[in-house]
Amino acid sequence: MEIWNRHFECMDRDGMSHFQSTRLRETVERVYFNVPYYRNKMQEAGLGPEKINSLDDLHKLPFTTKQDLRDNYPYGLFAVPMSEIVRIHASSGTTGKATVVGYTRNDISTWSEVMARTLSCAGATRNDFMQIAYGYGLFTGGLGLHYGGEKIGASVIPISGGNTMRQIQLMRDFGSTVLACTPSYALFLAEAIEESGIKREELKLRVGVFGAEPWTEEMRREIESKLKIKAIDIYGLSEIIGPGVASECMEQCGLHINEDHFLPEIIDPDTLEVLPAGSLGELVFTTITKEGLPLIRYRTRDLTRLKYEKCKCGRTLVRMEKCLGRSDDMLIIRGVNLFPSQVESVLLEMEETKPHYMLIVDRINNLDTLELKVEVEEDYFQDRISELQSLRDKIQSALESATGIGLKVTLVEPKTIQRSEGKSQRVIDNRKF
Ligand code: DLL
Repeated sequence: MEIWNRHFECMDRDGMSHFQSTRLRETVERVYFNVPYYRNKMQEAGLGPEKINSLDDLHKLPFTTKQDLRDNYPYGLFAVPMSEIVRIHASSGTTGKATVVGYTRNDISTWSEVMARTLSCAGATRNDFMQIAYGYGLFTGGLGLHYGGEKIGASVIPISGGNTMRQIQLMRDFGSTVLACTPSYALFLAEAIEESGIKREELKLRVGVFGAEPWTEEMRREIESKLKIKAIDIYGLSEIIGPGVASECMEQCGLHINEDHFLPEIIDPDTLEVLPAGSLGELVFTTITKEGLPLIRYRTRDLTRLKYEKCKCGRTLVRMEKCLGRSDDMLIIRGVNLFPSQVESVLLEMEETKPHYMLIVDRINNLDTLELKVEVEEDYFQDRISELQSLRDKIQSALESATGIGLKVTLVEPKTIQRSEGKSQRVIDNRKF
């Protein structure tokens, strides 16, 4: 398997730390002199750029949050004049103003480089046909994958999201070997292929690069067996660059972080203390090569662990565990924490249910209620009420014992829960806080 940039992807720890320290100093200087927001924050903390000399000083720097980006909407945190910006993306978010990000020409080239690494990690080469079914537009998925695909020399098919029948026809006619989309859309496509009458042998699909939303190991197995491909997890966020921050290799045991560009830390989200390697906590990134929008200690809200052991693939880049939730996705139901991914794991273990579900949270008479609506596999959808009742009881007790939370289960017919072409929405929280 080709490693795109052996120099950086297989560097020894001392070499990497040295490189990161240099880049960190340059970044701190850049933001101090070019972004009033950072200068003020550093001055408040009694810090000048001369106080940041190595990675050991990183913890002295203030954190940056999504709210800081919103407060400085749209361009307040940019570190270059707008004439240097060649691309603008934005993530809509469900509440409040969009988060706006800008790239210089060098940033676009960094992005293409890290995406070329990502695709090479998944075994893609110039001989591949890459069907990009992530949305093109302000979302970073489509164009991020696009530039990486072109950089490795693959034949890029920029079909964008949606129009499922056309996706399948072109997948067959153009001979797509690599599919890029969200895992929920991959599953939707898998089901649509089964129904389309097109046989799997007519397709050349080999591997998928899936991300932009959390997905469990069970979901991976489901996609791999339905599409008969290898499903690779890719991670990123617009604020840091888009996709290309981290990606799995063919070993599928953690995502290699491109740490020569994005310096990771894990913190305790409550105390904000930096946690030792291996601890579960919130992932924080400092960009150390970005020009347009460098970010210092950006709090992602994503929960994971870091592992520094060398991977079997030969890469030494630190790996993050598959990220199964965000601190702000965590539901607290009658005081008990629940991640939607816990529910997904249980549902996928049962052969009677499909991984299409919705969690509905409410508060009735001051008590939190949780309802799960889940689709039942065609073969198990019975007319006999008693059979359905016993299936419902089975799901309910499996979930209650896995999560410790009492809930109501409602079984629904196949294809009644709305499918997503991009990021899926699994939770409706009607509580008023
Ligand atoms: O989702 C960038 C992206 C596009 C990544 C295509 C991968 C593929 P945003 O829209 O800014 O950017 O959303 C970023 O999505 O903080 C995570 O919470 C979540 N996320 C992204 N990738 C994964 C993943 C893109 N592989 C937010 N697993 C992040 C779990 C992910 N969550």
